[in-house]
Amino acid sequence: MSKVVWDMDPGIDDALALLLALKSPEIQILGISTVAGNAPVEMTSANARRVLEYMSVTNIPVAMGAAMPLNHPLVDALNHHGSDGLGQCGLPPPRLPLHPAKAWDFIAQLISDAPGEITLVATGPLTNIAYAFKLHPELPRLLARLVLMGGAYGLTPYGKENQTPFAEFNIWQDPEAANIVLNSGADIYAVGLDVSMNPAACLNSQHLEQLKSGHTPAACLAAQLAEYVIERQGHCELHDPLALALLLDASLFDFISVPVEVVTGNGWDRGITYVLPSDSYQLSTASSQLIHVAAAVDAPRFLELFLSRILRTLNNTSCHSEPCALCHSEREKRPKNLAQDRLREESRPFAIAQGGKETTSILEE
Ligand SMILES: [Ca+2]
Repeated sequence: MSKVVWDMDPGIDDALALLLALKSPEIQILGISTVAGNAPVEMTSANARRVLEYMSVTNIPVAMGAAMPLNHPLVDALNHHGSDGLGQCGLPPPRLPLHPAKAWDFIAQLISDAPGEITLVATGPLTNIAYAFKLHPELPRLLARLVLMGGAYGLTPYGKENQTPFAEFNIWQDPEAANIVLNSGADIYAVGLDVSMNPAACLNSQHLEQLKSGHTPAACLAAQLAEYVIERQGHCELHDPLALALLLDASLFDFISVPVEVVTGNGWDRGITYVLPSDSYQLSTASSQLIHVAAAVDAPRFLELFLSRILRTLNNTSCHSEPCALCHSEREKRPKNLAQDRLREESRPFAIAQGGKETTSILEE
């Protein structure tokens, strides 16, 4: 089982990744922190909790982090994710309160409580992680590993761009943070556009029909989220679910271990992730360690994994009994409480994070 601390910016594909994780007993989410990226941080913080509450998961704490990248104003992606960041899916506002700690202290507490056991997953800009590593320099050595979605490494025809003609969104958004994290000494696995923009690893309209025919709450929401994107661009990339899938089946990927240089600043080349010669990291001032970069994915096996997890029914759990605002067709009529009880049975027990005390941060905005 992977013990996971997850920094995210939901975001449609973050939400799809979270659904995948919640349907995967191999993953134990100890806590979620949120960062500005696809949407402002107040919205990403709400969206993480909206998805958790929809899935009847109420014991994963969510802590809010940075509202801005380290050196740049936020440029959100609501034009892609919809005005609510989740494809205008209709989920109600969250009721659960935020965890009181700042994201970087929250992350540090969870990692320090289980040294060597935690996989830190980052599916947004790396601002919170950079703050955490700066304020708590012991953290990279205490991690089992860091898995991040970010970068475009030119390793496949797809590894080029989605924010500028040269750079991937998460790294472009906060290249200074990425530079700190990629040189932190943590054992880092990077899943970037080289694999996530592979058309064979995207959801298409046929996959959408499969999701629509599903009878699980996860399928219902996943269909809603994917449809928003597919209606607009014909397919739905699964950037963040791919990173999460690494925790479920690492054999889906081929990795190369290379030094990576991130272009900081605000020039035309902002956010480019250069792969350097593999023997150069000991000489380079720009990159001091090797990063495991995904160079290929077994796309059919990944999609099979994603769809089967989202669609599978545990303990005969079915979708909502009432006509569900998220469902595309009326589901079977069942007493609401029964359906909710079964949904709770499906949700496996999650560890509850230690109540981290908020600490005064020199980095607070
Ligand atoms: Ca994301």
